[in-house]
Amino acid sequence: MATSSDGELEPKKSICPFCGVGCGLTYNEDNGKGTGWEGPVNTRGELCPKGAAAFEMLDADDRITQPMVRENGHLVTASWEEAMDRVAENFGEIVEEHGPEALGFFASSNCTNEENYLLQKIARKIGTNTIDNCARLCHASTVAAMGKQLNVGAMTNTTDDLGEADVFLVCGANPAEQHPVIFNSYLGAALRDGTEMVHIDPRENQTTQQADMHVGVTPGYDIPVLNAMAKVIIEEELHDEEFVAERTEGFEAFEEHLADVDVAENAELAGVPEENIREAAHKVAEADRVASFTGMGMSQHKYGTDNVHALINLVLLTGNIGKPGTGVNPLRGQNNVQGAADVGASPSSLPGYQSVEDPEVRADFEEAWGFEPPAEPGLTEVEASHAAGDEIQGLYVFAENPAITEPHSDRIHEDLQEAFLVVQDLFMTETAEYADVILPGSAWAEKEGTYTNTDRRLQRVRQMRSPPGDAKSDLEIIAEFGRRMTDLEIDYDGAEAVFDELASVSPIYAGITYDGIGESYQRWPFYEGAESGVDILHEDEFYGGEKTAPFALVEHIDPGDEVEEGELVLTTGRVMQHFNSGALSRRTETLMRMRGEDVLEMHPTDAEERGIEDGDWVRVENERGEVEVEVAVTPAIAEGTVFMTFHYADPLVNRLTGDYLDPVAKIPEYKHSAVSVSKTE
Ligand SMILES: Nc1nc2c(c(=O)[nH]1)N[C@H]1C(S)=C(S)[C@@H](COP(=O)(O)OP(=O)(O)OC[C@H]3O[C@@H](n4cnc5c(=O)[nH]c(N)nc54)[C@H](O)[C@@H]3O)O[C@H]1N2
Ligand SMILES: Nc1nc2c(c(=O)[nH]1)N[C@H]1C(S)=C(S)[C@@H](COP(=O)(O)OP(=O)(O)OC[C@H]3O[C@@H](n4cnc5c(=O)[nH]c(N)nc54)[C@H](O)[C@@H]3O)O[C@H]1N2
Ligand code: SF4
Ligand SMILES: [Mo]
Repeated sequence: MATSSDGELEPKKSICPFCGVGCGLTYNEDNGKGTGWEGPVNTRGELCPKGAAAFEMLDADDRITQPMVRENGHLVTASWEEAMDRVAENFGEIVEEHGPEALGFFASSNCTNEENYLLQKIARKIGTNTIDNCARLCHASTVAAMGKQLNVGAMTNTTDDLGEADVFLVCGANPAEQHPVIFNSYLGAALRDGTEMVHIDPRENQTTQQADMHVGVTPGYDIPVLNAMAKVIIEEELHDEEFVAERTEGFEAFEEHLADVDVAENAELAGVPEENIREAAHKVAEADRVASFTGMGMSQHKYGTDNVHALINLVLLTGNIGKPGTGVNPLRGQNNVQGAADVGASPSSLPGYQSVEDPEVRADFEEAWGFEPPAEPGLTEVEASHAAGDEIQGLYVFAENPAITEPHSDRIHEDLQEAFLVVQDLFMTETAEYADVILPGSAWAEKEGTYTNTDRRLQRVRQMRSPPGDAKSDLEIIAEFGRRMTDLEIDYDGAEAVFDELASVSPIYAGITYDGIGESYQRWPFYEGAESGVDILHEDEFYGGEKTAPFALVEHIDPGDEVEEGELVLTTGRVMQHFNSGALSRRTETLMRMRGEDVLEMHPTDAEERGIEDGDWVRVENERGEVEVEVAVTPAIAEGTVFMTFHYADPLVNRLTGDYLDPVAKIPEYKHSAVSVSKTE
């Protein structure tokens, strides 16, 4: 048994708590730091600086070690008994007065499959499907588009085979900084070996530096580029005729849909040279194998789902799927964002991507669980926040930090005060400050369970020490919540027992066992009777058994914000040294030393026009809010576009972003906001 609340750590082979790469990570007793073990992904034990510093936050000054409840407007410490009573009483009253749909649950892509599975089961037993996770803010549109055309929204290929590509087509993703170990160890090796890379991105970043070709698209204008590439390919008859005939549907309609596309016009609209588009089209069409990658630059738009459809069309047109070194590859965000959705922390699907709307599925779950899950899909994350005070009266936020990460922060901060708010977290986060009850949970090194990484591999995270003070295992907290709120029998003997139940209700996990994962991994889909999980999807037929996949007819629609004369387009994102809301990385001294504060990246021409110099402080504002920030003048950002991260509480960039939601996936448009920038006095 791992020890002590005095913080001593027992080294065990665990998995990094940051990104979806899923590097093997353990504790080095000699120097007190994180160190890689030769894991399934980081086979040489390599880590990025975040992984290496992952132990530092465990004992941060504001680590919450006792439950807290709000008394007369102030948060005060309480016993577990008092805190859980408070939750059960208030949630109980809400259910009685307004019905179970008045409760909303944010599950967590930072936490284990078992924790997420149990929370969604409890929410459904209480009687609501309003349970979501931050995939909604992230790859929801990717998952929707891939689901529609390919039947499943996960990476089609694996890190091990991607290197066989002749061309990497990277759209709106920056893997050199956001997925550094995959980039350096897998993609980088291929690039050094002759694979070419086309990078479609408004910002020159570390990925662009290694690209053969940069298409510097204006944020929100990817469809003009991708549709024009398809047009060039069809016009010059460069498409894969055999694949199109045998494995796709609707080619004629697609060709007709593109009839009006004028490559030069589209290029101008997207702010890129026409030649650039033609050259990119040739590279993609003439290569034997192309692996495509899609990231937040594509997904986080008002029409993010359409963006991804446009990319999948190119993949189908050139027959680049179902083989090593090809496919549609969304590199997933958090350590367990793939898993959170796989296990049903979603308003529309039950574990294993089984639809809540399908009566047969619900009947199966009724047999397994002893109750029928509700049929009506629940609210998505931003919808649920905005419904606070109306349809939603109680919110349970498990390991998310919406006060920093949801768009249009001023509105979200009001929302968070409108509901009875329960926060289960590690630290006094910006969201926890609004809580009515805080339940102190366990960090990655203090728990057992499984995470599912970006290429569908389940790996085990191991307990190396006990949670500090009165903090408890997250799984135990959720179980206790479930016992208070429902008559479910919740008497699992640890994570493995929860996993066994999860596997028994998810056909895609049928062959996976906790022991089978061991110190290695198992990949889904792993069907009953199979010897292992499926590595490359869609080989002879598409997932689910379809022989063909359809083209999708999409065209450009303007982003939500209109950009007025004199305004700039703000696009937001990440840097290598920090992680999401910064809840973990801002509590990590090593990372704060590497990048202590945010800057606004601005093109020299835009700076000069406004009399701004490198290092000046500026006010960035629009109708939603304003922030003050230091400027970094750099030609790496496209003219007319400015860039900031969302890793800091101040400046809080989401005060500026809009809550336009993609009509299909309900993802917000983090990547395009109109702003004015002026020098502060
Ligand atoms: N270091 C680090 N790593 C992380 C994270 C982190 O916070 N820090 N977060 C994790 C998470 S949750 C996620 S989801 C992933 C995300 O990983 P990525 O998908 O790489 O995410 P971003 O850096 O937000 O955006 C990618 C790129 O999109 C570009 N972009 C912006 N607007 C547009 C546009 O309209 N079109 C195109 N084509 N490109 C555009 C940006 O310039 C940026 O280079 O990273 C994960 N890994
Ligand atoms: N402007 C802008 N905003 C964005 C984005 C963008 O590109 N631009 N990207 C969006 C994307 S892709 C994402 S994924 C979201 C992320 O949005 P969030 O999920 O809200 O962000 P995180 O910082 O990952 O929040 C994780 C929270 O969980 C807590 N935590 C971590 N591990 C544990 C644990 O083991 N147990 C418990 N109990 N708590 C834990 C942390 O302290 C933290 O408060 O942000 C979105 N917001
Ligand atoms: S690449 Fe991702 S999983 Fe690997 S060490 Fe860095 S943050 Fe952790
Ligand atoms: Mo994400």
